[in-house]
Amino acid sequence: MQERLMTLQGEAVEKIEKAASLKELQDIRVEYLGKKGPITEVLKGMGKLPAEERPKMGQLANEVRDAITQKVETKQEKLEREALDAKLSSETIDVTLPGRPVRKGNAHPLTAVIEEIEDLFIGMGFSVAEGPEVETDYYNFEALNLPKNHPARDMQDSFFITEDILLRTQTSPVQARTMEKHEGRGPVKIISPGKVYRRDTDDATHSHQFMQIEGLYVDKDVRMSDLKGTLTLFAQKLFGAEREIRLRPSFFPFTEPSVEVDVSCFKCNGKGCSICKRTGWIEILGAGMVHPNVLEMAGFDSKEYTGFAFGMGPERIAMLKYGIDDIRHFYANDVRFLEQFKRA
Ligand code: 2NL
Repeated sequence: MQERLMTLQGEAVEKIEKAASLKELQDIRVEYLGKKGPITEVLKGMGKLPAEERPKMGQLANEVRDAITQKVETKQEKLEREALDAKLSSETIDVTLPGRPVRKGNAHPLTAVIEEIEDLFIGMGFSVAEGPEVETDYYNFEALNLPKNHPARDMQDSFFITEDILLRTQTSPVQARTMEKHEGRGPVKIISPGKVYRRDTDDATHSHQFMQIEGLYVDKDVRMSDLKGTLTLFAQKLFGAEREIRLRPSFFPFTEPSVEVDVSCFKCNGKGCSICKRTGWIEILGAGMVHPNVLEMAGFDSKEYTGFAFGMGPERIAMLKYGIDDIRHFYANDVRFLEQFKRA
């Protein structure tokens, strides 16, 4: 039995030394030391030995088992180290290689102009307000002094969902809702950028869906001069410090008096060119003093509070600023158009 154990040890050690992979090594370990292996068998057969030989044989069997175990472990460490070395040398990277360029996008020109306008008004103390694009007839029309059957509703042909619900035709409903929330106490000083919809046929200057930015400032003692000062600063920041503005009388149902606002032509400086159609002036927005009816409907006392409001189309502003000739470019998603507006 002693001889058999020594042969087993010799065989096992030889196989372990030849093992070329961890898998092979694992198989050898199971073959010799497993539950069905020869060492276990020897240990099981101890009962048949004379009592005085058992301790010596038991000790020898244990020594052989420990020697094989030791050998397997040493070999395992060696194989693992070799595998790691091979992996490391195969995965070396050249840190001096130049990086691959990351494709960088840019803001949509309309987004860029809207954000520029937002920043400008935030700088003057306005907050940005938002509201639903699916609106009620009340907030879109009635609260803005446009009762049912008022002829001025024709200027804003709409997409109705029911008798009473429609896609908003302007962002004024956001202002009306915000005023209501203030429960008759000023100041309310907001701009409301967002999508609006009109039942229009698309062409170079019309789109059935477009953007609008409205502004509203309601407080005690707000005057037409505040409107003019605010919009002058706006025009100068957007079109250049030398710009002047001009107010022409106009009509909106929600303001009284109402004005159209022109900016002196940034191309010819007012001398007259093709951009300003030889007038020296370019129309950029509509504005006015908030109609007392609009203030009252939103819960403000119109004897105590006054306000100014304005509305503009960022597409028109962006078209002027960047010389874009067709509003449909904004919505065609052609990267050849969009990539021209990468900011430095
Ligand atoms: C234009 C004209 C305008 C307003 C919008 C407004 C809102 C409230 C009260 C009074 Cl809640 N007015 N908004 C006022 C004047 C003109 O838009 O031509 N937009 C493109």
